[in-house]
Amino acid sequence: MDETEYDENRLHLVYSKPKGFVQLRFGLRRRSMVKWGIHSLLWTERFDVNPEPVVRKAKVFGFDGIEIYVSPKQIDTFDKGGVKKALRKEGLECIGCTCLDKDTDLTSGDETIRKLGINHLRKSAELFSELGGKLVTGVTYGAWGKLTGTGRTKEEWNNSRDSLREACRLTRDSGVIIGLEPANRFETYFLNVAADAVRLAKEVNEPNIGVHLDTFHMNIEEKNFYDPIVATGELLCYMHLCENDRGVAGTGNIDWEAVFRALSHINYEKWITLESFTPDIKSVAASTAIWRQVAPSADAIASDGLKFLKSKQKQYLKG
Ligand SMILES: [Mn+2]
Repeated sequence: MDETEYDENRLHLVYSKPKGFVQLRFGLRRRSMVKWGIHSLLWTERFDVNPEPVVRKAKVFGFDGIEIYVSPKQIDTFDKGGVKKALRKEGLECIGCTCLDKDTDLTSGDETIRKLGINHLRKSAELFSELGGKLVTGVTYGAWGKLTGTGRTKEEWNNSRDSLREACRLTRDSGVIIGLEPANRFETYFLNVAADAVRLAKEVNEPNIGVHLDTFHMNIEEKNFYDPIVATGELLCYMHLCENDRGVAGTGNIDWEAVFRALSHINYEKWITLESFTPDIKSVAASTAIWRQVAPSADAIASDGLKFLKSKQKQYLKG
């Protein structure tokens, strides 16, 4: 990293060697390579309908990119051109997010359904690659919200693994990584903890598979925050940071010291995205079980959350 890259928010005394005097300068703090993202579902259900105000807001609040959710039902009508224009106008990057449904479920015993799922991941990778994104992540291994009343079977595991491998091979040329996000037990029976996601990624055994961890789900499923992040190591391709009630980061029970110590331990220098929702976006609230105000506002989640998390970044990560 270039030592001359300054942090504009800090004032530093700099000793100038050849001339022998002290200068007052902004910066001279090595910046971490972490990029900050915000989830589009915080502000809008269907991002591509009117992306400009959301992109503008993300920019004003200090984010580097926006995570855009596209469901299998939405992808064919997604307004790529409008989104591209809005992102370019504000100089923001994007991260692709998708969750499979019952018609695209990679764990299904029905080959037609699995093929539709593989096809959706391929289309998602192509879409986000065209938008400049490098990642398609979420519940990409099975149907989000599906519960069967029992644990996963060997057959479901193998179906998902083999389908993911095929999807990775089809998308490798687009330069997009497919992320596996373990979710809590109320949203999936298939992948709840980092260790299982790592095992699945290793069995897929393709260079463009990764593991995506989320503090909201980890808080429910893991024994602690430090060990799973460190054990995931190089395979960790993405982080969702979210308070335990999906409110403003820093106001609840999440052990942020452990999260950032672990990220620092593995030299994590990829995207960190704030993912929270409010009851104001009805369909998102319904699918993520947000029944009450967990934060003063969506804007507070973005601005206060980012401020808190950036303070942790300064404390624990390079920069
Ligand atoms: Mn998440």
